Amino acid sequence: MIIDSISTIILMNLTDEYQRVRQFVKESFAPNGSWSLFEFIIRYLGGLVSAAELTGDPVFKDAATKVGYALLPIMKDTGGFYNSRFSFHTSPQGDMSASGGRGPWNLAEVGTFQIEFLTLARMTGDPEFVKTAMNVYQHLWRGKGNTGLISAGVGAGEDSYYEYIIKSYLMTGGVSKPMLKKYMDVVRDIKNSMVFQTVHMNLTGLAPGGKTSAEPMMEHLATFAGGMLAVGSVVGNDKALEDLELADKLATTYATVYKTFKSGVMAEQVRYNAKRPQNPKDFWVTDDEYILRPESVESVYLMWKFTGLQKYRDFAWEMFKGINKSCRADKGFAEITGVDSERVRQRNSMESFFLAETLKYLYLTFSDSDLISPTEWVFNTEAHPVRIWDEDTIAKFRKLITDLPLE
Ligand code: DMJ
Repeated sequence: MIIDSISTIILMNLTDEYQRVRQFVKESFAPNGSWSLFEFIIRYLGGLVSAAELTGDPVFKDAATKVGYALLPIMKDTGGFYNSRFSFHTSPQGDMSASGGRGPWNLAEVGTFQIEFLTLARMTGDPEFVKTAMNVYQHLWRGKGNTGLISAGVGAGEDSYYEYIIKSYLMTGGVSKPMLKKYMDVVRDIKNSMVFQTVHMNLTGLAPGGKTSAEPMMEHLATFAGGMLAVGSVVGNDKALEDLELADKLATTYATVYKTFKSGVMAEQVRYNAKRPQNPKDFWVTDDEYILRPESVESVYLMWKFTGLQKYRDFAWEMFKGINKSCRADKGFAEITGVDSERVRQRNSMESFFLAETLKYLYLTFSDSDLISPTEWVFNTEAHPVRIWDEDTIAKFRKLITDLPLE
């Protein structure tokens, strides 16, 4: 919770909390035990590199590089295709090491350390971080031709692999044509197989088999897609306008679902009516919880950022009111069940991504627009902002990020 909150604390200018966090990292940061490597990377490493980027403070830079160098051997040994669980060790002297190996992996895991490692490469000048990050693309893309989508959907176990392709392109300065090409292939495949419309309200969504399914299901996790399309609507993408229009429709769906459910928030899973006019409902709950996830407000924030249209601020405000009404607890916010009922039930649990992501994206939606400009920053999947590479770094690692297989 402490490490995952740092970048939010910095952006919100919470000076007392910042001093306490800094002291904690300087004096007490000593992780030990068994972890999900994916979560460790996006929350711990992501939180630390971002704090280093935002402040330039050596306390954070040292911690980030120590953690990065502790993880590097596992990532090199496995080629980035690591097993989910691993062990991290901090000695009494403060030395850090990690152990883990090959084993079952999923797409989101192996495709979601590139932003963090590319940042470490810029901070340390060490090409091993770039090589290791790109090795996953080398293997996943070789022999795939122009196939973009390599999973049924873009939800659990899949999501951030897709998110990181376009973000890796942007944070390395927009010079890697293969990365942009692969992202555009992904979006083309998504449009061809996943987009659906509801029968009454004409809401647009993305789901596995969405094009043909009568009742497609969209996970809350998959609602990052609107934001990804906004971020990807860049120069060089000749479908940028079309992508932005799809992103607009998706963000509108997310906000509509939030508003329609009695709690004011979206369920973990929602099923939609794409082909049955006799059913009066356009959507209904199939997994009755909201665990304070950020993806929908993230998409709305990014649409605000990329278009400047007031309607996205209005969406965000309504979504915030729903979260505040149903999830606010005495000393924090709570996950809930009963999303479409008059009385929600709160659980005694709050994930750190609520502070790292949900509140940060909401805060940034209503902040001055020069805070975290997309021409300078990219968010990792846990909403920790990191800097786009400078010219020297681009020149130094150019070959490693452009020499990627597309056939
Ligand atoms: C976060 O840890 C990250 O956004 C991740 O990419 C997906 N899961 C949670 C939020 O839902």
